[in-house]
Amino acid sequence: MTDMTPHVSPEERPSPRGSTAQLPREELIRIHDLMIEGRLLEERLIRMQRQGEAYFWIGGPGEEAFNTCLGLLADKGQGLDHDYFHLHYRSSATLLALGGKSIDALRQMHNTVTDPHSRGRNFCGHFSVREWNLVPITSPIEVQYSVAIGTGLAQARQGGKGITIVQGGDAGSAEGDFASCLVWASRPMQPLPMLIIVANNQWGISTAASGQHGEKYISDRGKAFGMKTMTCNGNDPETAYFAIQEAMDYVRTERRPLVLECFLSRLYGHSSSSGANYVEEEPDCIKLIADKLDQRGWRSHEETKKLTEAKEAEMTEWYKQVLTEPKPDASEVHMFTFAERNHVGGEA
Ligand SMILES: Cc1ncc(C[n+]2csc(CCOP(=O)(O)OP(=O)(O)O)c2C)c(N)n1
Repeated sequence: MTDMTPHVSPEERPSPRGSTAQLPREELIRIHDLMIEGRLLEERLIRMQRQGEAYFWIGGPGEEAFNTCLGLLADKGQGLDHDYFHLHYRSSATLLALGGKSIDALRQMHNTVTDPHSRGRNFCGHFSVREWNLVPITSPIEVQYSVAIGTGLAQARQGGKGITIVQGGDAGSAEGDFASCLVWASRPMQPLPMLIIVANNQWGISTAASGQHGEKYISDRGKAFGMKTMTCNGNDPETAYFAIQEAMDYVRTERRPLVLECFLSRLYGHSSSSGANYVEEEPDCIKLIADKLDQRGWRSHEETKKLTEAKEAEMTEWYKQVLTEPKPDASEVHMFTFAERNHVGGEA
């Protein structure tokens, strides 16, 4: 029988380094706005799968607090002087915080040819934005940790302020790619400017972390390689914001790697394959931040409700629009098999 006890109990989860530190009102409001849109997007995607408008859903409800802050704090741009993103399939809130559009995520979900991430060929949450150094998100888990070594190496050689950000789940850290990442990032002859993030939701599909991890914190593994490590409560945007900021500043200026483990929730289970039903027992970052804003007198629950309704109406318009858009033609099936060949507007 599966042991349902969380590996790191709620009492033991890192709290809130800087839990007393507050963000300015405008910044927290901006984060809240993005988190609401991120949640409404994911809930819409879940409904689309249930309605037969998409084959499969996987995504990031429960990761909005941490992922929004990650996107807002990063240096977006193209090339080695900016940050590289090697994210995972729960990173929709990071994409929105970077400036991505919900309608494009809806397009990928419905596999329309207008999907700018994969032209309707990949499934939801598998983003890719060349202009922002956001490399394609993969379905095989943890691959991103070995791919990220490449941009980390290039940035170490070039110098400057650009860093490589890589993020994946707790269960995936058992894969060799994660170990390779720790080895390569910490070589004394050439340490890499990599922010190595583990988003720990305590589950790997239906396998509880408590039965799998002999180590207390996954981030502790970085210590064996002489790396700085940190843990944070990923369900609270203020805590997450300050932790990410501290970690990024270190990697950016010291040009050395850091492992940051954030504890967050998996609010709709693993994917549509596990039912995608809301999990009442887990902390919900959207509710927590709404309470905080209300208590501070910065945004009442009534205002949050109105805003959520307005954003949901907007999401519905985007959704309706996407349903009218064309699917890829079968003649395109061989496009993009090789890089730079036959891409839209490219040479034949
Ligand atoms: C290499 C590989 N092995 C197995 C799978 C099947 N698989 C998909 S998600 C998943 C669990 C991942 O758990 P975790 O890394 O904790 O991330 P989470 O989904 O919880 O965010 C597994 C085993 C896969 N996609 N790729």
